[in-house]
Amino acid sequence: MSFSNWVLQDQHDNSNDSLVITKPSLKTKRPPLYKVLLLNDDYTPMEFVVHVLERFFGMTHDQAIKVMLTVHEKGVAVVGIFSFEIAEAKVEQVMEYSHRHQHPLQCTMEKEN
Ligand code: TYC
Repeated sequence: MSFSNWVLQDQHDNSNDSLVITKPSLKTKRPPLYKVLLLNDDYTPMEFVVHVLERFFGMTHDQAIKVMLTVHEKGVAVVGIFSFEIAEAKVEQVMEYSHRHQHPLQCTMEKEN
């Protein structure tokens, strides 16, 4: 937990005033993060998946090839971790782009613990 989440609070005791550091309040809790997952299928061309990873997830060509092969071999991989709004937008962009190019590529999101 970063120090910026902590608050300084006055504490009064009988003898003298003192300043103590308290646990962060609920108001300063960081928002939850969401994993964006890419799923394997038998039809989407490997080059298209590599292109999607470069275009929407800012991966280099080499990174994208490695991640695509992980999905191909394991069935699924996390391709990014974002706030709810950004994760939702990434999923929507990938789904719309794949559908527009007539590929069945599936992308989903899942809350991080
Ligand atoms: N399995 C696909 C093929 O052999 C390639 C592929 C990789 C598809 C990753 C989807 O998320 C995926 N053409």
